[in-house]
Amino acid sequence: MNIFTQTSVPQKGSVAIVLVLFALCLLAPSCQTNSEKSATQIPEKRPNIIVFYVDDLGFGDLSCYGARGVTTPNVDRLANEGIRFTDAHSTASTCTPSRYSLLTGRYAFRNKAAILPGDAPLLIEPGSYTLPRMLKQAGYKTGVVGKWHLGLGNGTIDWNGEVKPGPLEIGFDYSFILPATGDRVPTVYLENHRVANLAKTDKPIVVDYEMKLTGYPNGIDNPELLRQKADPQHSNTIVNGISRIGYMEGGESALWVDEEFPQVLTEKAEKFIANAKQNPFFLYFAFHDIHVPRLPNKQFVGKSTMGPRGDVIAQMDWVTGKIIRYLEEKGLAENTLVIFTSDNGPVLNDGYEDQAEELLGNHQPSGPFRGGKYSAYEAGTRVPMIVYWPGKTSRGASKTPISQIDLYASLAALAGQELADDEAIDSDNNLQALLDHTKQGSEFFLEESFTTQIRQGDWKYIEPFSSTKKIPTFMNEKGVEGGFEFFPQLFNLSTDKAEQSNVAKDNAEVVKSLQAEIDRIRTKTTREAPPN
Ligand code: NG6
Ligand code: CA
Repeated sequence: MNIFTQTSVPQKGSVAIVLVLFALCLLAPSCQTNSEKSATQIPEKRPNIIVFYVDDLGFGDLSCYGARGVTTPNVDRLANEGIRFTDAHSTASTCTPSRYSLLTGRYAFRNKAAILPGDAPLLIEPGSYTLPRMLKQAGYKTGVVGKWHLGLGNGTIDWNGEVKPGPLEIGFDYSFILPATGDRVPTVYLENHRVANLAKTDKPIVVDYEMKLTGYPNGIDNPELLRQKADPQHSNTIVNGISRIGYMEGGESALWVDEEFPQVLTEKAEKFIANAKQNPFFLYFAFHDIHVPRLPNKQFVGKSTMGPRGDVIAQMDWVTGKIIRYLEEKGLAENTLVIFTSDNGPVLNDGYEDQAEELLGNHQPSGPFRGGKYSAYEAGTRVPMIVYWPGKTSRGASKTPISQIDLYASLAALAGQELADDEAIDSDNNLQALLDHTKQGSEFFLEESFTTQIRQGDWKYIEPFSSTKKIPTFMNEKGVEGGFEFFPQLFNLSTDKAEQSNVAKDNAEVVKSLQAEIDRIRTKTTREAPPN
């Protein structure tokens, strides 16, 4: 029997009642008097949860979504045996805001979350509501492995001592992270509070995003040392033959080797699973792939026809397969819910000359959609999403519009946790839609870029820029269309998924009501139920 056969998902108002029933049934496991629709169908043994969060993976970048220059058999298998979403969205078209929303259930504008430098303070306040903290309260062991990019510390960080607050202060029991992204210093791993592999003989690590440090060469003064040419922003400290954003000194023994990410991160993930498996566990596995700099391990060089960008997609697929196989070997797969998705849409040239454009061939990273990373257009946030839980999810493609903002409340329902009124205020419980491809998600959700977009069914509305604000154009040089205008834009995605025809003028009422819904969401402070 499918344990999630109830016909309606408990929405915010009814969650409390369901949870009381759930608690009663936990106390009396034999309680079977409720009908098929009752909370007894929530599994007694809470499943492990893994979120595979790929960086900058576009809608068209997996073979199960139409990729041409690379094959992704391991991820395709999850899609074939689970649910492949065709209208799933990250909450923003860049990394930090999407990650912030995923982990807090709040839209990024509430905390002015934008792409962070590598030495930025922690964006999420310790003690505030977070996804890992909520799951920890439900009895989960919680871990993050991979790219962080949500800031660390309180303002000044001593990279040679304890680096905190960070993941451990916002609900993770274990963390092994790249502090920001691969293209930003410091280029060292951080395990819990400490830089990993730092030796006593190393010079102290110093990081500066303003002032030039000279401990290592930099890309402007020593371009002959570079393996990939970079734009000026990415031309500071050179580590491993690649210039980065920002300057650093010291920590020689701790410097990462980018090509080792797949092995190092997979090993840490497996160790976390091995140590955590007495409890249910939550693993947030945040890939560095396929962000720049793209430096595949030699095992994956030439695995695609697209050069480094395709090869790191193959690498990402291998890592996913390896962790899934590990679950299978340990007998954990049947009781693990896997969510595979991306933090924002694709970009080819994001600062390094790695031939992503030249070798693209007929591959379409954005699939049939317009724009990419940074955009208000669809490809900014429309990303692959696969939900896989052997024997528990239905199998098929889901067309429902759905947003990552809802993962928090959905996973709370799965774990039997009630949410406070001021917790994850933008997140709705769409567990049913995550597990059954025939079910619908929420009526509305926002997407954030340099402006705000909202979806309602097939309507997509892009809020205009105010006349006092400058429209960013830097992505033009990257060949990405932003979709930012001083006038309202409305698209009907059922007939115009490539957003070619702005129908705002002919649908003034729709524009008005969607703008009103954006304004309503902006001012809300609690998890009140949506209108009607
Ligand atoms: C931008 C960088 C880009 C990338 C991005 C973060 C430009 C000119 N530069 O500032 O290379 O590092 O930040 O990417 O856009 S993200 O996926 O982490 O959001
Ligand atoms: Ca990203």
